[in-house]
Amino acid sequence: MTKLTRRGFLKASTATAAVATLGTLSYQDWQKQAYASEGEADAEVQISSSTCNACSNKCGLEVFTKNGKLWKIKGSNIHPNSLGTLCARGHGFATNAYNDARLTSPLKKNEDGTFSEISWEQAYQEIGEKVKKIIAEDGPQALAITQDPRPSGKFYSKRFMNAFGSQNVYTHHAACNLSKLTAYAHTIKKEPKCDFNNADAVMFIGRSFGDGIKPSAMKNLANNVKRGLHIIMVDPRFNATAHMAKDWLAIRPGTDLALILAMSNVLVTEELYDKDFIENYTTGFDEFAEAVKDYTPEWAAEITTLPASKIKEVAEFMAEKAPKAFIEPSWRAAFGCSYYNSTETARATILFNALLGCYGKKGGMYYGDGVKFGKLEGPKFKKLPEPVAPQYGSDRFPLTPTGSGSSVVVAEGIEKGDIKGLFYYQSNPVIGYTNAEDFGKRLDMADLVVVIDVQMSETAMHAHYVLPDTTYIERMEVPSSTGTVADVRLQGIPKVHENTRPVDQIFTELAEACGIGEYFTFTVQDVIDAQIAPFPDEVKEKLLKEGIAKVPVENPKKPDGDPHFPNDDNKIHFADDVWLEGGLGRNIQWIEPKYMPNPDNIDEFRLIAGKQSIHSHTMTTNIPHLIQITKDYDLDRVWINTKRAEALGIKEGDKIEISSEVSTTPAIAHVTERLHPDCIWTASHYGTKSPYLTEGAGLGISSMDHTPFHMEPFSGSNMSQENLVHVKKMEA
Ligand SMILES: Nc1nc2c(c(=O)[nH]1)N[C@H]1C(S)=C(S)[C@@H](COP(=O)(O)OP(=O)(O)OC[C@H]3O[C@@H](n4cnc5c(=O)[nH]c(N)nc54)[C@H](O)[C@@H]3O)O[C@H]1N2
Ligand SMILES: Nc1nc2c(c(=O)[nH]1)N[C@H]1C(S)=C(S)[C@@H](COP(=O)(O)OP(=O)(O)OC[C@H]3O[C@@H](n4cnc5c(=O)[nH]c(N)nc54)[C@H](O)[C@@H]3O)O[C@H]1N2
Ligand code: SF4
Ligand SMILES: [Mo]
Repeated sequence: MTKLTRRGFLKASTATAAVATLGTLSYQDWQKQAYASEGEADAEVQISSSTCNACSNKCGLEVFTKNGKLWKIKGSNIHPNSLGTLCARGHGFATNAYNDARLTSPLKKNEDGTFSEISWEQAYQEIGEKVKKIIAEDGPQALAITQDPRPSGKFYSKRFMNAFGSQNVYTHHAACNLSKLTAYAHTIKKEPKCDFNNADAVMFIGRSFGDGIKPSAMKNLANNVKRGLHIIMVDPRFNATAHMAKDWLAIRPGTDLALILAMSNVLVTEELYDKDFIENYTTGFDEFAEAVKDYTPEWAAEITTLPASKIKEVAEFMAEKAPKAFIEPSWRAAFGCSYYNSTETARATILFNALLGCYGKKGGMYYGDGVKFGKLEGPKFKKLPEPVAPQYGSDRFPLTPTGSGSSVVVAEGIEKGDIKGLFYYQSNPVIGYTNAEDFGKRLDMADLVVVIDVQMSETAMHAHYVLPDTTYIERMEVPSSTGTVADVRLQGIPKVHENTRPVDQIFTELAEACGIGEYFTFTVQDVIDAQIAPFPDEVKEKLLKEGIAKVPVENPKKPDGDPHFPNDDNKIHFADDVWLEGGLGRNIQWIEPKYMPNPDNIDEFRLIAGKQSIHSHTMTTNIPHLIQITKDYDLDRVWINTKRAEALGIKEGDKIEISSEVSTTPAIAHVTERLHPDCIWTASHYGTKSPYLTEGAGLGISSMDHTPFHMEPFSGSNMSQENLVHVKKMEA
């Protein structure tokens, strides 16, 4: 039995280190270096299809192989998210199949904290026994699974947990956009699409297409800017999309709610709102008008540090361009999950867009039907049992959509003794969802932690068992869809490591070992067949052969004047008692962030974060070529505003110390005018804490390093930017 110690693993990765010292490689060089060994240059090229697994966009792609080895990948021309182009991390992440840090065998944690390789049979048998014991003692509600939705991962994880009778299925959303999802759920149910191609003005609040990339969206935005689309960028940082904007509103972080309330105040007091829309498609407007009457631009100026005249100007400009104007629904930073006021901020954006009357209008926002898959019925798909209890945490966060749940409240459940057994699929909560030490400590209290991953993530370090998945390019998956396009991940290359197993096989075998095998008597192909059954034959054929196909959709809605809200009464609710259940007001109101740095204390800041175009969350931390770009361009430096840096005696490239109530971390400073003085900024992708992921070791800080373990009381989001840090220069 091989004992996997930290040193052993470090030794194994010297080959990767050699690649890293070569400096930045062109894409052509990567291909040669990673896969096309000598004599293969003229080998026959095979092409298959997949969807990228490096972020939730799941861009369609073609996989080119020679002699069963990956040669290159190319964006699908028909997939709406790629439209022919993939981003750098998509290319980089495809190489993960060959990464030296791949898990190649099931692992079991030893008493001394090291891991030993064990057989799949032993892993299944021991996990099965522990699961059965937990169920016998505490019921299936003491089990939980968290996954970052991927086609097979989402399907198998959910069915696995539901087959026990447990509804404890969670996503990454508590660290992404749970506050926003909660706000939509109780105003209009779901997020609409944006009609960028016909819009005249778009306000982005904490969203940067150039950093948090979706290739087709970025190209489309650039074309629309050429056409004359006016962008207003609200971001404490001059981000990688800001150069396309006419206005950069460098807001004090955590105060976007004040800006939106004040813009609403301008539209209401100056009667610039869409009266027909308000009359026909909303309820509670009078209460809303009353609620925002004191939130003047002057009031907001104090809080946001933006000039009152500018707030008034942009509000009037948006109203002038309405209904071809909207606040883009955004994603993580400003109101996805970051602050105590994030749910209320998201709610305010939805209501502001209602004032513009943009829903259902050309150049505004609209709803459209997507692909409808067939049901899983018949003898192969046994009906799942009734759940024994509600989702854990749903009583505490009654407004939170249970399709996401709060994966952070689960960690609290371990500490309380409510949750005993945890499974994680393609999910790295220990460094990504809240404070690493705090989350890890809680995981260590559980009876059973099983992590299914492709590398030794920070979460895997806290597992009792680690199960090695294949990478996406080595497996076939159940279907998924984007808009009216369906896709099926096809297997592009044979398994690189014989003892890894694809997600469907792992869950099917785990289910058998845990006594719920009767619910998994089907193959991935059976799921695909059942789900694509309603499609016309030529679409089915194309999907199975090419992996991606357009599916005829009965009523793909277009902006036709009616908003077609997905809720029951086709109206937006400006005021609603439903919010009282979750601890918010019936009416919208200003809510302070939990922490607010005092700008008079020159060393006090808020730590905020954002994506960098070449990395995905924590998962690209060990991709040598992407990490090399970080090193070459010092992308792991922490941004600090020039004036504040000067006051602290900090210069570009200086070593700094960042400390907070939860930790102290060293970093290197990037001194810049392009950041609000009250905050420091880091890219979200560094500060790895797994000794097995050596490529990114020692680079930067994690965006969660200084955020305490806490939750927004209204949605269970992780409040990832509620923190207070102190910065000082370190002696060289
Ligand atoms: N390259 C890359 N792209 C990705 C991903 C990735 O990991 N890497 N992940 C995908 C996922 S899952 C997501 S959720 C999206 C996230 O996409 P975005 O929501 O665009 O995410 P961020 O880059 O985290 O934040 C956007 C901007 O918000 C700013 N910001 C921070 N705090 C505040 C604030 O208080 N107010 C305002 N107004 N702005 C603030 C940051 O400076 C940053 O420039 O990206 C997706 N695309
Ligand atoms: N530090 C930090 N925290 C963050 C973010 C960040 O950028 N940095 N972003 C926030 C946001 S917006 C989101 S959406 C969440 C995302 O949070 P997660 O969904 O947890 O994303 P990652 O942190 O990238 O972790 C994904 C894990 O999946 C593994 N993995 C990759 N491919 C496969 C595969 O094929 N099979 C299996 N089984 N595992 C695989 C990776 O090795 C990694 O350990 O994190 C949030 N928290
Ligand atoms: S945006 Fe980039 S990382 Fe995300 S799925 Fe597309 S190619 Fe992959
Ligand atoms: Mo996200």
